[in-house]
Formats: sequence, C-alpha cells, structure tokens
Amino acid sequence: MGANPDFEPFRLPEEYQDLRSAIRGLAEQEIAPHAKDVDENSRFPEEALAALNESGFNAIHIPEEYGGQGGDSLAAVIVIEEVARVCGSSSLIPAVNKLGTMGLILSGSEELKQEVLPDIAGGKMASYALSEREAGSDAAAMKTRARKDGDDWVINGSKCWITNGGKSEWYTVMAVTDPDAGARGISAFMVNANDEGFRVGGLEHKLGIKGSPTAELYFEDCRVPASRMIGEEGTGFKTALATLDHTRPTIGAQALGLAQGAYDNAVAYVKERRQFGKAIAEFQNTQFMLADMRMKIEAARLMVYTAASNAERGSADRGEKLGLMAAASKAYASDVAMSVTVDAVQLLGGYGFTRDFPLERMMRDAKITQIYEGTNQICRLVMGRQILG
Ligand code: COS
Repeated sequence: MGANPDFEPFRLPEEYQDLRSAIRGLAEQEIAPHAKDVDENSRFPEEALAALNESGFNAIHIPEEYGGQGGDSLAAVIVIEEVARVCGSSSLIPAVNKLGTMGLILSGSEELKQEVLPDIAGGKMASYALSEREAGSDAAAMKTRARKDGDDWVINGSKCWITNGGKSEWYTVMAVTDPDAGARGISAFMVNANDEGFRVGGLEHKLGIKGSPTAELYFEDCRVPASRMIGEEGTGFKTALATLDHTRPTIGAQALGLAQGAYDNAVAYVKERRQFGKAIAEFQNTQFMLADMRMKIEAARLMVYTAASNAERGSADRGEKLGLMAAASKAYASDVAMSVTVDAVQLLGGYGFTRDFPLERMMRDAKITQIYEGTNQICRLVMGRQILG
C-alpha cells in the first residue's frame, strides 16, 4: 500500500481534471449563452454542435483509428456532465453519439466501423433505435421486421422516441429477422439517413430537453446491404442491451451535470438574496438543504465514475456484471437530479419558478433522466436480476 507514488485514491488523475477544465470553459462560453433560447424555442442547439465538433468533444469516445480522440468511458462521462451542467439538450449530442455507435463499436465488423465511425468523429451524429410504440420497457416485443432479399435486408416498421432523430446521419436499428425466435430473432443494423425507404416522422412535444428532437422513424421497404448488419444475425437484442450497459452511465452523467448546474446556481443565489435583514444563506434551513443536495451529488458522481470506469475494465468489481453498476448509477443519479433540481427551485422561491432563472428548465430536463435508457424501475429490475444471479 502506498508503494505507487502516482496512485492517489479517490482523486481524478490530472488529465481528467484538465479535460474537465477544458470542456467547462467551452460549455460556459459557447453553449450556456444559448441554452435559454434553445429551450424556449424548442430548437436544436446548432451553436453547441458547432463548438463540440470544433473541439472534438462531440464524440470523444470514437477510437483514434477511426479519426476520433479515443477518449475512455470516464472522459466521455465528464464531457457529458459538464455540458449538461449548462444545457441538458446539448449534452445529448455527445451522449447520443455514443449510444448510436456503441453497438457497432462492441460488435460490428471492421468494414462497417470504417464506413460509419469516421463520419461521427467528423461531426455527423448517430442515434439508437430500439423502442417502438408498443415495445418500450419490453423491448423484445418489437415488430419492426427485416427480411433477407438477395444480398440485402429490407426493413419495414417504425421506431419511436428516437433522440436526435432527423438530425443524425446514422441509426443503429434493431429489427426482427426471425419472428419465431423471440429475443434471439432480433438483429441490429446501421441505417443511413439517405437510405431509400427511411423517413423521419413527427416530433414529440415534451416537458424538457426541448432542444433535442425526439422523433418517430419509418422504414418502408428500406433496403440495406448485408454488410450493414452489426454482428451475426440474431444477436441484435444482446448488442442492444450490451450497449445500454455502456451508456446508462452517460445518462447518469447527464443527470449529474443537471444537478450540479442547479446546485451551483442555488449556492450563488442564496448568498445574494436577503430576507429578514440577512442573506438567506445564513439561515440553517438553507444550509441543511444545500448540505443534502451536495451529499447526493457527491455520491452520484462516485457511482457514475465507478460505472464508467468498470466499462473500461470490461467488467465490474466483485465479479458482478457491468450492467449492475451501470443501471445503479443511472437510476441513482437521475433520482438525485430530480430531487436536487426541485430543491434548487425551492431555494430560489418565486424566482425559481420563473424563466428568468435556468432552474425551472433544469428541473424539467431532469425528469427524462429517470425515464430514458431504461426507466428507473427497469434499472432496478436489471439490478435485481443480477444481484440474485
Ligand atoms: N448484455 C447482453 N445480453 C444480455 C444482457 C446484457 N446486459 N441482458 C440480457 N441479455 C441477453 C440474455 O442473456 C438473453 O439471451 P439468451 O436468451 O441467449 O440467454 C436475451 O438477452 C434476452 O434477455 P432477457 O430474457 O433477460 O430479456 P427480457 O425480454 O426479459 O428483457 C430487459 C430484459 C427488461 C432487461 C430489457 O428488455 C430492457 O432492458 N428493457 C428496457 C429497454 C430500454 O432500456 N429501453 C430504452 C431504450 S433507449 S431510450
């Protein structure tokens, strides 16, 4: 113990601290100024996309051999956390780029990686299409069908709740290739936005993350070459779930950033706001609320960073599967984001309820983190199954 002078327990190595400073600077200068307008007008954060693309923070996880930065999972969650601290919608650019390419990175052929990943490293976006209207938590109940036709696959059906749908160039699409084989009859494909028969449908009108389009996708005899299948036929459901084991911590990171942003705003406010002749920060009631918020944020950060780091090691500690901590970090951090943002609004009182401050936006944005990439109930189900073997 203590023999390795470079080892500092529970302190991020300097390179990650430098990364945090860099992305925080960029987020505050280039992304934060537009966050209010993006939310109010439900418009895509083009400024954020440009700044992230310019700096390579758009998809830091893409390996260097495909033109990316080769950032590890911890680097990716720090980027997402820092962007979410100022704009939840914008943080979905790096988060969903990872979600939309992770299956390919984990299980795709070299040829397909070469076809897709340089595009994403270069600034185009990727999305993930698993859910359907009648297949949400029960993802294996999907109906979208892919039939073999010569050397091609022909896809028919629709997907919904697709984050950044319509903005992405590439889509990881799960479809049934053998309807008699249940989850083992599902395969994964990379579909390009320009493929014939692919169409983006209506957008959802949402409570939060209004700058990130949530779209329906339609496949009408959408023909893709066999080389676009990710991995072997029938492995698509496993690829989809393995992807989520890697990306649930990124939603934890988004939640963490929203909580941190709300907390930072609240701390600044209570020092300025005076009532009963003194700053409200001087009231013990205020201090207890801030202390609770901070405790939860610190605990969530440890879980998210641990889950992300597990992914680098390929498995979790204590012989548990990767998915347990991935689901735990997402569920915990998103519950923290909800409670911290609600408390931050409370600390600002009537002002917190107005659009003059970003707290109500952060509170609205936080809600989805309890829902997507596996509702927190599904995350607990995933954990329960793994705890009990
Ligand atoms: N990684 C790889 N494979 C996995 C896996 C994982 N984490 N978890 C399960 N599998 C495999 C199983 O081993 C099984 O394969 P075999 O039949 O060959 O053994 C197959 O996948 C099906 O697993 P299971 O029977 O557990 O599937 P269920 O239909 O019972 O559903 C849940 C599993 C509920 C966990 C899954 O449907 C789920 O995660 N739903 C939520 C989906 C979601 O998060 N949607 C949000 C989309 S992104 S916004």
